[in-house]
Amino acid sequence: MFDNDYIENLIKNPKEISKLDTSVISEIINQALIKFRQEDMLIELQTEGNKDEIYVFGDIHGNLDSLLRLLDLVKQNKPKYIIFLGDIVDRGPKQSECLVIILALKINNPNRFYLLRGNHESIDMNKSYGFYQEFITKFCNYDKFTEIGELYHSIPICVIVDEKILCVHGGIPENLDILNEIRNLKKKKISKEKLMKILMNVFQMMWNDPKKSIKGFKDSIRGPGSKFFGKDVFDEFMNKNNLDYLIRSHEVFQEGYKFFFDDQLLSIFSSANYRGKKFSNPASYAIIRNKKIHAKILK
Ligand SMILES: [Mn+2]
Repeated sequence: MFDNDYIENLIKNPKEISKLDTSVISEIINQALIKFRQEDMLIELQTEGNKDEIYVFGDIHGNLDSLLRLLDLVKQNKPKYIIFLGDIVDRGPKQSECLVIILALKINNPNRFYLLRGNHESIDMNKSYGFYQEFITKFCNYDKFTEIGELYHSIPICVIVDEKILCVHGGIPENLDILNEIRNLKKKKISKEKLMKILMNVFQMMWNDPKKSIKGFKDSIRGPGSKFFGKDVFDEFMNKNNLDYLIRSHEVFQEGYKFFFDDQLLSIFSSANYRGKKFSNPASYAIIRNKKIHAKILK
């Protein structure tokens, strides 16, 4: 049903998305759910030689204009993989359209398009920041929103590229061994208590922010459970996990992107003019090539 022509048509006519029947929306959500359930919480991708590229996109927040321009780049430059770091919905004007397009891409091309979970892939967040209202206004169907909640819980949390580059929405959690604990998590048998501890750290991977001026972990202004992390714990995490770089999103910068911690951490954000014209950030994204990371601005 959702073949290349169908998706091309959605991308060319995103206005059609809000006219889709709730049964079609439901089908998209359920088919995407099947794809996410087949994936691990931690995904490992490999590139070959120096030709393969991976495009990494940060927060979209309902900015359809930025999303379509990024997908145009994908069409032109044909990267091997495309990774979205989450926060597709909330805040912007076209949240349902952005989510439907990204889910359709996932359904049609599950081994090329990857979506990771951001802190806004959460029903509680959607009720406070706009997506819940937008969705039920457009599709008049509360039941489908519980399906979206189920979908969120199945979305993977991070990707590791070539064993060296970690992609995640927020950052590192207090448990520096979390990657080993969530690897093949779906196949492991673990106790409820252990699972709760893992999920607390997974929450931090979606919420935490790097901060240059601190040591260790400090409570974040974002609210209970979320942390800032300093260079010392970041270095320890990277050494422990034998990683070279971390690409994350979650924070907007006026210059588009920002490097931290001896350029080992790159923070991108792919929704342009996020806070309106006064702040006017450009959309940024990252390219992974030959085990190195490159920051880009969408011109
Ligand atoms: Mn975020």
